[in-house]
Amino acid sequence: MATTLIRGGTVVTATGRSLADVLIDGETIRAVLAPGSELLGVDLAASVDRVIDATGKFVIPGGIDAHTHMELPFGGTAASDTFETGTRAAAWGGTTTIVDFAVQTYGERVEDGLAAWHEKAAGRCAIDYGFHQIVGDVDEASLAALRGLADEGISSYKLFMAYPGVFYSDDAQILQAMQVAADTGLMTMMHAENGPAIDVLVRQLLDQGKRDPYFHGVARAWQMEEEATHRAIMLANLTNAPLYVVHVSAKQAVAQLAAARGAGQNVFGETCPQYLYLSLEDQLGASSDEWGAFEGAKWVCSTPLRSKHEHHSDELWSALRTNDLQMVSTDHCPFCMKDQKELGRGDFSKIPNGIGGVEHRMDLLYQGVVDGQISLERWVEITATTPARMFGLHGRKGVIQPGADADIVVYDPNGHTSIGVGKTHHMNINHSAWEGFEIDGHVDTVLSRGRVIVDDAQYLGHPGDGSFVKRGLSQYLT
Ligand code: DUC
Ligand code: ZN
Ligand code: ZN
Repeated sequence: MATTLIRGGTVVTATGRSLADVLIDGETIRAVLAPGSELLGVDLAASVDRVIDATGKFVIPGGIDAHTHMELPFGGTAASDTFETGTRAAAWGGTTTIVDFAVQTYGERVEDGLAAWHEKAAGRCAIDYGFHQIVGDVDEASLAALRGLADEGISSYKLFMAYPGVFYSDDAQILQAMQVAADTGLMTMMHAENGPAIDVLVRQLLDQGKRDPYFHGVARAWQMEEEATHRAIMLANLTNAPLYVVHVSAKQAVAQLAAARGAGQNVFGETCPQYLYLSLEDQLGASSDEWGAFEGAKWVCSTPLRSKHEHHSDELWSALRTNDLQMVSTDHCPFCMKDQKELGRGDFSKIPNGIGGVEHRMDLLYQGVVDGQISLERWVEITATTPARMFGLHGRKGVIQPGADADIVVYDPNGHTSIGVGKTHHMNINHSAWEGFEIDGHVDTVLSRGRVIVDDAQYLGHPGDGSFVKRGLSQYLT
């Protein structure tokens, strides 16, 4: 087994930073040593197979993106990143584990949906991966399947309060699923938007001739997110099931989570970079020579980008500081404009929902450190350490400590990253929702279980390097 020493860097964890060397033995971190330590020999550097010089750089746990949708079928098409292209892009951006969503569609058995996802991913991933299970059809059979999920290494499942006729669960279905979750310890992940009410608003807007992407954000009003978040919290409270609300974008939904957490409930929330940086007016309302007002389709996702005049993003950053929101995932779900987003030209409700971002999460959140929004330690916590704890990977992923997988990123705070097509862009999509973003930092070297897969602007990995990781129950519950 090859040995590697990462020498001279500042190791940053969720709880602090220190100058330290990291010794890797095969796939695992063996030791974190004070610089110049002779504990394991006088000249450790001479006795290892490889030395990585991290002088002046941060040495951090590889990112964990706990919310991706590779190849997700949606709106008559499918997300454009495969497990091969999407995990490679993730690796370029310093993410070394994804947790993707296996899908059970209406009329399908949960077991078959899960098997199909294993089939898509096996042998193709650049980095390790796990699955949550989307349950799109809650009935007796799927409730029974939920009971066996944790044994498959899948300790969380997602329900949708939105998308009637596609993934939607009503309150009776949610209640029953949560009862099973309370029994089994599964984490319920919730897409919290009032889908039936939104569909009425959509129809009314279309009837008034309001058909551009901008109106996607108008129809999916913050009240729809706040109400559904509150309802989900109440159902979780009643059933005593832990609840994790995905892609929180409205400050009013954050307030609901904060109140429930303040009252001692096991309720958690993630937000996504798009809600921290982008807005209804500047993105959904964008216009270009090529696409006219349809340009905004690039940023159609749900929950939607919100009005900058309502200051949601300030509240989201604040909640990340106070731990009212615990982590940041991408909801990576890319669709090209041509032939995909285009399906909704003239009818915003037919635009496939999703933004690609798996490659840029670590950089975009690091910019939050540079801008003074979060501390360096909090950056590591919300992008790696908490995702691991939240979803049953603690000890193995998300930390730099002996015994953990050697998933490590050497990050250069003096480097620079220009995001955009033709610049830093490896996702399988021909536009970037992040075009023009400039980051005051750079992912230099990425190790996945001890193997260097990105170094010095070169990709050194292969499809199939990554393995399926079985996850335990959440280690974040109080
Ligand atoms: N939201 C998105 O934007 N895309 C995929 C599914 C979802 O809930
Ligand atoms: Zn969702
Ligand atoms: Zn999603």
